[in-house]
Amino acid sequence: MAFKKTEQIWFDGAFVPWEQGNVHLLTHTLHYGLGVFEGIRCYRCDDGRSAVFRLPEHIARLYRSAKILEMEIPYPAAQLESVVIETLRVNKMAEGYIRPLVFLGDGAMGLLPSDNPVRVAVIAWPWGAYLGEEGLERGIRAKISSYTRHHPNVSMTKSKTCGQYVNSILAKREVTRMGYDEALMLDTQGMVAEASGENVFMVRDGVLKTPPLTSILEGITRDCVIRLAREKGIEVVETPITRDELYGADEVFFTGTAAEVTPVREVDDRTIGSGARGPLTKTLQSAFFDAVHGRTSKHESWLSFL
Ligand code: PPE
Repeated sequence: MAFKKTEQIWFDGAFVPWEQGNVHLLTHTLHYGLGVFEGIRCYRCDDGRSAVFRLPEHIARLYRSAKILEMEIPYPAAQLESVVIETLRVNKMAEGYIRPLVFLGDGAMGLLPSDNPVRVAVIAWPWGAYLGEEGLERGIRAKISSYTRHHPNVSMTKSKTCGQYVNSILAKREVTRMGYDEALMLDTQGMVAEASGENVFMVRDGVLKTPPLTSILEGITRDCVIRLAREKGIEVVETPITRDELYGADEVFFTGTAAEVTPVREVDDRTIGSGARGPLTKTLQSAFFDAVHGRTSKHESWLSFL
């Protein structure tokens, strides 16, 4: 998806012009994929202020991701939280997507990169609806990819690791080439795991179901939706889901920072429900957008104002 460049990037402790956000070709992560990142959104609230959504949770996940990969981030978490806010401010952005990236710089090559510096960048750019504005309203067409999602003992799924996304890209390319909008993936047991860059939910008889965290990313939007649903008295179950359960679902939707809450109107050519955004999806999607835009005082603790 195309992005619009902004003015400044925070890189290893200071702001540099966008054009200077470059690295050497022997950057370790470029070769082996050992790096971690986050995807965060900032929204303009109804009162005119702007707020980063669930900033401490995203930064905490960045540190957990790094810890899993034994990378030590050379800044305290509170500093990186401020840096995210500063990056939006210096770029005069009221809304947008923020990408903190932690990677191993150049130094040793090979698979024991003990002395390579851990480098940190925070980049922000405007990013619209990930799966299209129309997708948010009408729903998208998903297809289960022939590629299996990671097993925790192959490539740990709780870490938002750069290299994990090779699997996502293969899956997404495969199904978009066939004309679908997004790839769903099964885990190594054959149960529904997640989409290439989103978590998945289904509704049947008023109950909301989502796969347990076994082999998926611990999505922050997933957490929001679970909380919002429970607040509304909707039963939520974290349980293994089979692909044919999805086919028979009343509603299916994806969640993610980039994708927000996107209805799925078709899975593997089976129409889900009435083939449009389902009523519960609409309720939860509205509740999510109300929260990110500061319309509900109850969820103000999810907002870090600029
Ligand atoms: N699973 C995967 C594999 C994933 O990449 C994401 C986020 C999620 C679940 C949802 O997590 P959360 O954002 O915390 O609700 N995917 C990010 C990257 C998208 C990209 O194309 O780049 C995102 O949404 O920012």
